Amino acid sequence: TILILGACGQIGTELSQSLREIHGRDKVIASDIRYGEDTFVKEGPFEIIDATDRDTIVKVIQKHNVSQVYLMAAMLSATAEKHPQKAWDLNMNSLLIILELAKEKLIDTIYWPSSIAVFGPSSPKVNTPQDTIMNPTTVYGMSKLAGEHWCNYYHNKFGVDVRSLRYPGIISWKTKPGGGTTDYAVDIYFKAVEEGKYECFLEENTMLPMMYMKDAIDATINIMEAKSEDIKVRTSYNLAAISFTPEQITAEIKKHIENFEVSYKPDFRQDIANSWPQIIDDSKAREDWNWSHEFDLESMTKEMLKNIQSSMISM
Ligand code: VAH
Repeated sequence: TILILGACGQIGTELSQSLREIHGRDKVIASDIRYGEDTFVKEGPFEIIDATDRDTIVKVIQKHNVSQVYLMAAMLSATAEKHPQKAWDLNMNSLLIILELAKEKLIDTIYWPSSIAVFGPSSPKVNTPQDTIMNPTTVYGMSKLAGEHWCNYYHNKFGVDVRSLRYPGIISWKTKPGGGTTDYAVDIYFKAVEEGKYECFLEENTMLPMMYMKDAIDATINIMEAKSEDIKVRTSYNLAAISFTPEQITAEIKKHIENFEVSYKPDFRQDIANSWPQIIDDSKAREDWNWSHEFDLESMTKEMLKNIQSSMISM
């Protein structure tokens, strides 16, 4: 059985649904610190779990005979800057609990997401390599970089099968993300449909690595289905799809909503974005477990606008 911690989050929500489609509803235990509003929670087994509460995690693992854990609970970059200690506690202690459970053989396999936030201002901005200088300047990035080394340590020292991907900004319409710097690229689609105008919290020429949710889910399932010996990187794999600026995504949206207006009012999240790469080199993932993305800016924009418009009509 699979247990997903943080199942009500932006990625956790769609990951739970996809894993239930593949493995069957009752083979995937969704969990989060509180019930999400999504109906999917009622579509299958759900447990209330605080990802830093080891005793409850162990109880649920034994109750449902869990063998795989997807640890999707975390505090993202913007929120983490407002609550540094809480972010460190949640992002690190949840991982250390799960790694230890795998070492103790209570579970077999772990999926743990890292992020392009592990790179910092001194990392190369274009074609950022798998291995390079990494001096993150955000609490979130520091916690993800430290987490990568813990994963590598538990794999090399204790043979723990933990797998990880450095997600870029993820764009989706089913669940609103919480507290990310890349989330302007989600908000902008909703505001274009709902109001025809958007005030962007990043400068128009801020290029960031991004990916449509379906590609992120496919990559996650791919790496978890790969043979362990094919996973050569046990810190975390670079993963990339598209890179664009607010100006470019606005131009793409205007092809569908021509009088859409965007204004720019950068806030504290501009500093976070400026510390991150612009274009990621993910050739290692493509070599080791034949990763490839499907959506580009044009096809993602069509998908996002179509689904937001139809979900509004059904409201
Ligand atoms: C964030 N969406 O903005 C997350 C992600 C690379 C960005 O880590 O914090």
